[in-house]
Amino acid sequence: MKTFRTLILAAATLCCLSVSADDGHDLWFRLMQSPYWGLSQSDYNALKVTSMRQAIDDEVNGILKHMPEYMGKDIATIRTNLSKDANTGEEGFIISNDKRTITISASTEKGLLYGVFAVSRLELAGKLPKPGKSIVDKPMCQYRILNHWDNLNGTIERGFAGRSIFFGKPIDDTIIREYARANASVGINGTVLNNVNSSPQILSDENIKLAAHVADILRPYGIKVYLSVNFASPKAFGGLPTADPLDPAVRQWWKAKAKELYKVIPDFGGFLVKANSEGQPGPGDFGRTHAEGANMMAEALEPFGGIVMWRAFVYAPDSPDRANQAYDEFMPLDGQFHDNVIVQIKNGPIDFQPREPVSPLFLGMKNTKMMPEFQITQEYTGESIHTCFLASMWREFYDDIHMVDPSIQYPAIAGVANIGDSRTWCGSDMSQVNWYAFGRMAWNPDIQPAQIADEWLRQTFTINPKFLKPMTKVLLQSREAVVSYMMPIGLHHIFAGNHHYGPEPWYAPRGVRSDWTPPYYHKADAEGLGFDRMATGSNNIAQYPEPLRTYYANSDKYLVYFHHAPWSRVWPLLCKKYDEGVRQAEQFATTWHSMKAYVDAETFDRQALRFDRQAKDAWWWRDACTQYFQQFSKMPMPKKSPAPRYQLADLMKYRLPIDNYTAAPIDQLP
Ligand code: GCV
Repeated sequence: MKTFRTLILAAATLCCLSVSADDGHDLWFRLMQSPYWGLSQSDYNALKVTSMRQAIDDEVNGILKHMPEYMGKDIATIRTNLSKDANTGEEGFIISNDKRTITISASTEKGLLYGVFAVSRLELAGKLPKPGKSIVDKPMCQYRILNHWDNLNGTIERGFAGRSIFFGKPIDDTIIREYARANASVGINGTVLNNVNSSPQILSDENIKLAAHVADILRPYGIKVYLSVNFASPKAFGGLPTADPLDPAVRQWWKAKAKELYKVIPDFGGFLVKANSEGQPGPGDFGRTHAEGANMMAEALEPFGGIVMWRAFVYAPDSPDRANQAYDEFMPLDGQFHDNVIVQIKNGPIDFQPREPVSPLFLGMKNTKMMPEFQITQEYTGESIHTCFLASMWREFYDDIHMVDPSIQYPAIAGVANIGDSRTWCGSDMSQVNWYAFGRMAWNPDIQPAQIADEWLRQTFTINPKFLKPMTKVLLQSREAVVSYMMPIGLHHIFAGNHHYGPEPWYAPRGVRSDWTPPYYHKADAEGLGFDRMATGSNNIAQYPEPLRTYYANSDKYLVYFHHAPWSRVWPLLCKKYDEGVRQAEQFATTWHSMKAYVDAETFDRQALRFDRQAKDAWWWRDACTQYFQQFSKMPMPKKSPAPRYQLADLMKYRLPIDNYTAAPIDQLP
């Protein structure tokens, strides 16, 4: 109660304290301040955190230094207590409050580190244990890993926040240290430095040295380095005549490579592999299975405790239903993977769409370790321009999985990072929330989006309720709004051909793989709209167990994902949703414009530009899709629908000048 009162009283002051120019670089430490602030730039850059103990002490001192500003008299001091008796496992911690002395106890230093970050998070949320009480917390998942899609030349595939912080220019140790600290603060404990479309050169001496240097900076923060490797490396890089996983020389080559890696990175995490997918080499090139390929690498890493994360993102050109394929290919291999292989599966069977059902593999394979892959970078949800709080999407994933079996948990989880060398790290202030949310949800998959939104907003901007309440609402509504104005009622993959930012449901040039064109997915014709994945069609629905099968088959959210539904049913729903999405996006912009008093001018302007653009893009999506589908439905727009802002003919001529490696220009609209 006292904490709550203090917070409320402090709110007015804080509102003013937080209003100073801010370039967004301090992430969710903006309010609770960094232990290192106050150092001169050169001292700050020269700072080395060389042990976990130092990292812990620095954080404790940081809280103590800044606490009086924010916490009144709630805490007298903070103690850390490293003791095996804490019984908190490898990474858990206990926070107890004894007469205003906060004690963080853990069996390991890593637990203490996570505990310290939890103290500032809890205090700002007014949730530190009351005197005489304690809180116990530990992660539900062992490997919580970021996947960077960074190329060796410094570009980032589907990166919307500048260039790589690892490759393409000399490493900035300060940036890597800040990155490590940010990750540790939300419990992320691993990172894959390079793109899954991996160059064999990642295993060169120079790049191994680079990885070792990064690992040294990350280690005090409990973060391991992993690498994406190219399956053909023994041949493409190692000079062998083949990369066949059953060839003894190839097996030996991987073993030697692993040994070399562990010599310089003793806690190296392991390999991530994209094989036989979108042109990448794999065991299939030699008539071998995914299990044979993965197990060969697993054998090389096993003596050192490393793991292989083997991706299940596979789909052949011209397959009758792309959604069926990973299941068809991997189910027969269930039980054949070694113990240190984890099959990494995208949350949905298609590809990180604004909404899609869960991948049926998660519920099919019973004897294989699996890990979900989420996409933090917003390839399909508005890049770093649109606010789309992905915790809602990931919550939906777990809720659907738990509908079948509430006890399902995963040993690992991956998130495709949205981080680059932009000053805001993520290309915008609001995109940072998805990095934060990934960490929090990886730690605790049961956490609710509302809690994450509230925590993040408090730590990032202000604890003033006049800001928190409306902005929490914006975050919580944002993902559904994006679905509504981009791809409602089960539409999927109707993006533009040369990028995944805007709409092009018509895109289908001759010679392009049919499953890379929207008509393959929406199948609009005179009768109706949607992909028949029921027994009358591809029967993809049969890959789902009950009760999910019945739920998906009957939910309007997935109407045209599973059914080719008649226009009489689809058209009113479709128009209603597009209109709803536009209204919501406009409301987000209006809300942000009324937040001017609570954030600094720089942050306000940066984000205002983006919310305004999001609202305009919502119109672009709505006008393109409704007018395009109307050519098939031949039905009038509902009476209440506003007139279009854009004409279909103009939109069909418009091309955004971007590709896989560049972000949408914020100032260009059709
Ligand atoms: C790294 C999608 C993206 C590709 C990405 C691929 C993958 O197809 O558009 O850029 O490649 O997924 O996840 O491997």
